[in-house]
Amino acid sequence: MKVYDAANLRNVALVGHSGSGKTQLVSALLFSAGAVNRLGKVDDGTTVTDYDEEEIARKHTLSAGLAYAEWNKTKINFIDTPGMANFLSDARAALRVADAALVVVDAVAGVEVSTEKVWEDAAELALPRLVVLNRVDRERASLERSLESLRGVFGRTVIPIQLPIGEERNFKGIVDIVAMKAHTFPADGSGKPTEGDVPADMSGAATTAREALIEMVAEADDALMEKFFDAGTLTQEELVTGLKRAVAAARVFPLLVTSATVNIGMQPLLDAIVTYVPTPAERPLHARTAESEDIEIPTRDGGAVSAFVWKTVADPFAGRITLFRVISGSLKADSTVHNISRDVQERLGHVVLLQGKTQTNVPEIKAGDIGAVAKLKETQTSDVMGDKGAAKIPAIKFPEPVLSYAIEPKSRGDEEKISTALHRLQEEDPTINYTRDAQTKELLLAGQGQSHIEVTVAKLKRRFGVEVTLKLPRIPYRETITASVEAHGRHKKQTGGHGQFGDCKVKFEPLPRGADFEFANDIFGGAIPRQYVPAIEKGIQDSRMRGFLAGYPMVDFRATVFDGSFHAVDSNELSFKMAASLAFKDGMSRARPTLLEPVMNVEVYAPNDFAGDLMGDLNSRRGRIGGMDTRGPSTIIRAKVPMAEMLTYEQHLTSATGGRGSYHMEFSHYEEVPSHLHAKIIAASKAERGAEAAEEV
Ligand SMILES: Nc1nc2c(ncn2[C@@H]2O[C@H](COP(=O)(O)OP(=O)(O)O)[C@@H](O)[C@H]2O)c(=O)[nH]1
Ligand SMILES: [Mg+2]
Repeated sequence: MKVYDAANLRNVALVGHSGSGKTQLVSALLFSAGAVNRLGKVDDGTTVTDYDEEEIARKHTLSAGLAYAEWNKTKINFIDTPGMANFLSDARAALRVADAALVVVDAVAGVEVSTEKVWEDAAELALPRLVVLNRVDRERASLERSLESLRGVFGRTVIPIQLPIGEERNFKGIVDIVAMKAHTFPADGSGKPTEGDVPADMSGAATTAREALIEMVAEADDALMEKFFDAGTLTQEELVTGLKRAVAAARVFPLLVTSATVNIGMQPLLDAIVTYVPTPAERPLHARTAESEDIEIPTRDGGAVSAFVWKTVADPFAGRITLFRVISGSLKADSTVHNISRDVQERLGHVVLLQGKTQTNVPEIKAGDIGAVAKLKETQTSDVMGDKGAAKIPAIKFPEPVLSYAIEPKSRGDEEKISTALHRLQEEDPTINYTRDAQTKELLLAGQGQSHIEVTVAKLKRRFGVEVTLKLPRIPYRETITASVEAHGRHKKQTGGHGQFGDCKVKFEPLPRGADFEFANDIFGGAIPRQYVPAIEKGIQDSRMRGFLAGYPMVDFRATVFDGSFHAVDSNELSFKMAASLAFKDGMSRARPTLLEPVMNVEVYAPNDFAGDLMGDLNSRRGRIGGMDTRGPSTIIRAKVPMAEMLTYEQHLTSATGGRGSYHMEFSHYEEVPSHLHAKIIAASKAERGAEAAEEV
């Protein structure tokens, strides 16, 4: 295996909505470039990048996969990424180390919810984008309608550099409108094109498209614009170099057409990647700091070693696999590098290239290239490995978990194994989290949504051999008060010798949403000696965490102790803690306590026909519609909906839209639960906690 310099490398991330054909496309590109000797199929579970058992079983990409091919003496690294809303974090990570995105779009559906999300992420990094209109062989596929949808959302700078020859079942090739050549492909999927002239019946359309392209390229560059005005057109040379510059500057987004299953359009796409995607040396990577500042990270051939870790795979057999992109210098096998993020030394054994799961040892990986290393001890995603003094690189921003489920081991005694396995999975997937509920002692697994949690549980079983039962999702309700009261708690006990005595008066007042809890001491004249005040605070803290109505933490209020009394002999800290919890009970019974629930920001995407029904459904889920936009063939609905009403939304949306709708949600804020729902929540909580309490006995 050769070692490649930056000038002979291209790094592309395939991103886009689930089902647009990214994984199939990587498969066809690898096959057509001769990197693999058979055309792997998603439907048979034989693709290079969906090699994980869970991905094969579900026929969906769940995490980023790396592959490479050599084309025109250039090594192209492909990062295949997931497109489902719950799993987009790996697409974000891939975009951080790519020099361009191939935004794959289904020629039937046009722009979908994830298309827009990945486009925004790419735009934030000023990343060049090639749009690949795939599945052109399908019934109802249309360049015209797809282009309308794309331009409606992303602007008119999305412009074809190819036209399809034939559409739907008759799709058989492409016209390259830069070179004005036709490439026709055999119908048997073998993929070898014949080059020829533009078919006579397409020459008008090709000329018009070429003129539009020339004008767009001229518009992106002042010097070219002048030439264009003088000559009325651009030379071939000016068109190619101008387009290349405009693509690199993310000012023009060329569109290509393919069919990944019929294996049409791969060679022209490979050519376009080599021609239009900047080399790592030509364009710095971009990243946003925590303060949202845009910084540039240039790739340098020589000099100090530095490599950015963009992904970690938790493999129970091979151990931890760390995927990195070299930023400068070169990472050598059998060497020691410093992890500057953690200030530890790491010993590198084999350094490998990844063709899906297949590892190939190489002596070194140079600046601009992407590779992997196994069994590092401490290194995690977003770390920088390199010589001391190598620049830190902003961490990849992963979304916070939004939904949590209680999980229970199937066999008792597996608790330890589950924690270990979840810890490993969390290294691979920073968008999950697990905690133990302070009150019920249940293990809570949080993630991006139902399918994400289910996949995590499946991984626990397949990879780590631990089985858990997924209980109902847990809504993290809170309690609060709505009235100010003064309360009194007195704890007195006489048992033979020393008695117990504590007595305090506490004022409870509501605070604004999000204020959590405040404690204040307003004792004058020594009614309670100062040393007992922390015990009072502790008593109220403990009580509020246990809640009052339904056992949920009580938030957004202030407790002020303002009076009380003590006994010179019998008073102690425990007595005041008891008195405080009595005061809490007394206060809460009169402070008109209520329940709070989390409300989510929800975005739903679906074909226009479904918009009315979906809005009605969101209304019936107590949702407040915030807005609705039409984007070509699809509608986007924004709403705020209580989390409790969204737990079954995934299934509903899939069945209501025949799988054509998708949604995204994240936590927004807490809000009061309408009073008619209180009784049900309180009863459910009592039942659950009652059962727990009985079990503990
Ligand atoms: N007809 C047709 N089907 C395709 C094409 N590309 C992919 N598919 C199918 O579409 C489905 C989703 O493809 P996949 O590559 O997994 O999409 P991804 O989610 O974007 O990775 C699979 O059943 C593929 O066989 C194509 O060009 N034409
Ligand atoms: Mg895929």
